[in-house]
Amino acid sequence: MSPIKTIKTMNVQTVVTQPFRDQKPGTSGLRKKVPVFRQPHYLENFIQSIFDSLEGLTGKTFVLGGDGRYYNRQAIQIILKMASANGVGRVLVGQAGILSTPAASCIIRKNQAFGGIILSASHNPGGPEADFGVKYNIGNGGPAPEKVTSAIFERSQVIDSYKIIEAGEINLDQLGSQQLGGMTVEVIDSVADYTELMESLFDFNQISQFLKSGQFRMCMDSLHAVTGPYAQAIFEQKLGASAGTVKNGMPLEDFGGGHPDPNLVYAHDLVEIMFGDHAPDFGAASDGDGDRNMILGQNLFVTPSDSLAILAANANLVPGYKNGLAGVARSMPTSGAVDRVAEKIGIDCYETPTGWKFFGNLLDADKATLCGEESFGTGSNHVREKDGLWAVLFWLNILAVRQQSVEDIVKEHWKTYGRNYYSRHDYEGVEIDKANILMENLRSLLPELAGKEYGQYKVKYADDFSYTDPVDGSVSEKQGIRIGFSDGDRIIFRLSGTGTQGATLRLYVESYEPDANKHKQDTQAALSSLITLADEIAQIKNTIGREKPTVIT
Ligand code: VG1
Ligand code: CO
Repeated sequence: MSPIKTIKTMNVQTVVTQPFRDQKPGTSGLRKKVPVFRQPHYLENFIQSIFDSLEGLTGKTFVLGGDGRYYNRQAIQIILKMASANGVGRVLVGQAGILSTPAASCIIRKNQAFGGIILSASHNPGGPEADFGVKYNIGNGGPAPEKVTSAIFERSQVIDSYKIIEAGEINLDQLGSQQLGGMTVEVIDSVADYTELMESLFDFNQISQFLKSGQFRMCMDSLHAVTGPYAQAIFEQKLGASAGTVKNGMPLEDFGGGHPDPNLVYAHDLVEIMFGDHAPDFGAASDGDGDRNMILGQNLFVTPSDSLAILAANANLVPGYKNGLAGVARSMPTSGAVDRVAEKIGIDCYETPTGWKFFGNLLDADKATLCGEESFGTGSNHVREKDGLWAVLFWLNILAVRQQSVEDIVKEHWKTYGRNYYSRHDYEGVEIDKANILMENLRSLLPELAGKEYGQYKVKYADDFSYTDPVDGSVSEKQGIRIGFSDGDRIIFRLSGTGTQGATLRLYVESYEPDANKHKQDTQAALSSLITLADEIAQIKNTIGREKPTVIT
């Protein structure tokens, strides 16, 4: 008997449905609470809206996987049955339904798939009452651009039926091919292709020698999220880091009850280790779906904006980038640290709206090689997503070559380029109406702000960021309010597009200090007068009724 279950004809059902009004994808896919996704027809409507917005999917290959959070497996079974009913030819699914976001991007590219569906709400908590999410990625491996997400949303607003086959469940744990109606499901190793790609970019021999030398200790906290199996395979098995280097390496449906968000607040166990006695030399963490990273040295937090700049400045030390960078790109709120590196090496630096989807065209057109966001996202043209473990490997490669501490590397960088003091203040769970009033008030202030003086600060420009894509000319408006001062300092206000409850107001504050003698200041202290000014201009406390931010990074 053949081990492959073949069912030739299968009943395709057309299920009558009605639109849900709230299926507009945000910064990175559609994110809602699990109970919302589990309402009858909710997930199905959104998936059918994706399929309906794609032309020519019949017989094509798709990639499917998620970060292992609660509802991942059930959603995969539903999506597979719908893909089959919609005429998809083949779906590559990560074993146990697991694919990190960068691994999914890698697999889409490697197999020249038509696209992929990634199930994740990234750094948002998981569990029966927590968050779930669906992202659609296009054939370049990257997040669907706005014209695709808008088409999906428009379709979701008029949808009246979806297609699904009647069938049993696919075994997601067993590697190999299974048949689902006319479609082939291939359950693939979640880690192998990604590991191979990392080996092609970094000097694994040198990193391995360094990790085994006994001179260097690292700690990787996977926060019970998707990078656990990847980090164990790469750091411990391939590179020979000591057992236990990877902490919280078992993906759990609720991430152990934590926020799988690699920042100083939510990755507190790692922070305690790295700021405690006998701290390792290097610490890192990643988020729910593996696309974010946090980098720490002994008693030192490297801001994501600085990390991007340092990777760019040291890229010539890493095999995959030794031939130089075509350019760099950063999101608008990300600090200008990388701009200074680009200027020095003589390459272009692009400023995009928040969200990885805006980097896709620049990477495809070879205008940028490295990209980054202040929100712990860094990546390159190796895939079309930000990539947490890639960033960790990049740092390890630099450390192995330079044989210096993280602190020395960061301080030398500041000495050469100056230091961009930078911080983000998040006000989470704010009443939506109040957050909107704050932004509207700010918008109406904009025309009169330019030229205005506030003590030592003179406003140079004040606008609502608008971006024209240099490749396809598409325009994205209202991407964040920015107020720049004549000395180069900036404050920026945005509302988050990834939350599932209330609104999150983000305030970004940046101040450049060229003088190395003034680089020892605490970040919040260095930025305190700008933070006070931000409140004065935006009336944050008065408008949203909050005394202080929920999270400061
Ligand atoms: C946040 C970050 C943004 C990032 C996005 C998705 O968006 O600020 O930089 O691209 O999350 O990352 P927002 O709209 O909430 O500010 V992930 O790792 O959550 O997919
Ligand atoms: Co993420």
